[in-house]
Amino acid sequence: MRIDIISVAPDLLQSPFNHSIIKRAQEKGLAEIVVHDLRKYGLGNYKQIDDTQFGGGAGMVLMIEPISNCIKKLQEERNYDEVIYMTPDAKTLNQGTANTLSLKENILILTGHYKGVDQRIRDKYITKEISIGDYVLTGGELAAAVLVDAVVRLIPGVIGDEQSALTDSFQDNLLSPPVYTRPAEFEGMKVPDVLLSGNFPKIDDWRSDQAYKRTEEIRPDLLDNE
Ligand code: 6GU
Repeated sequence: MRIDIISVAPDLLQSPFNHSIIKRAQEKGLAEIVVHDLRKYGLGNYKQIDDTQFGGGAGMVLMIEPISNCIKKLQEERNYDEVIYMTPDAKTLNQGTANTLSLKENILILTGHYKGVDQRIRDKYITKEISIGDYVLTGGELAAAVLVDAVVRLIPGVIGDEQSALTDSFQDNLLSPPVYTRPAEFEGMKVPDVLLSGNFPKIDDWRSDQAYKRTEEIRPDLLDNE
């Protein structure tokens, strides 16, 4: 999968993609992540990329020309399955969206800043808008890093133990059950007996039961959405 990201703060995106699983995905050739500095497409000597909004109001808006020029150039080089705009005023990311995106060939991600981008960019180029939750970040870069991490780890071959991505929290709309490792007892706190029983059908049942109970207690909304 090829992922292009357009950003006004490309530095913010260096470190998240240069660690562990996401780094290995790139080294294995399973994911190619390229960050483009919007400033390079800025207008005039000052490389202007933002301006005040029509109608008045606080905050700068990313201008249409630099983004349009950047997207057009990238679209000349390849066809994108999705052109995604990261913005808090969108549907929130969930595992289903990550699963769907992990099957795409090429995706382009635009990250906003300030008051956002000129609406005409959204109308003309954007095929999908994604928020990562109901709170406001200073820019879309960290949100894009979250999206890319959630998607890339799902690409077949990225996670060695195939089973592990499938049994994550949310993969079946349930939170994960509790997990334990050695020692079996620590300062009087014991690991549940069933996990030491060697009875695997019973262990599976216990885990399903715990996943359901946790979800019911912490995220009952997930059970409503079935
Ligand atoms: Cl995608 N961008 C910004 N700036 N803030 C957010 C967000 C995105 N998702 C949640 N908060």
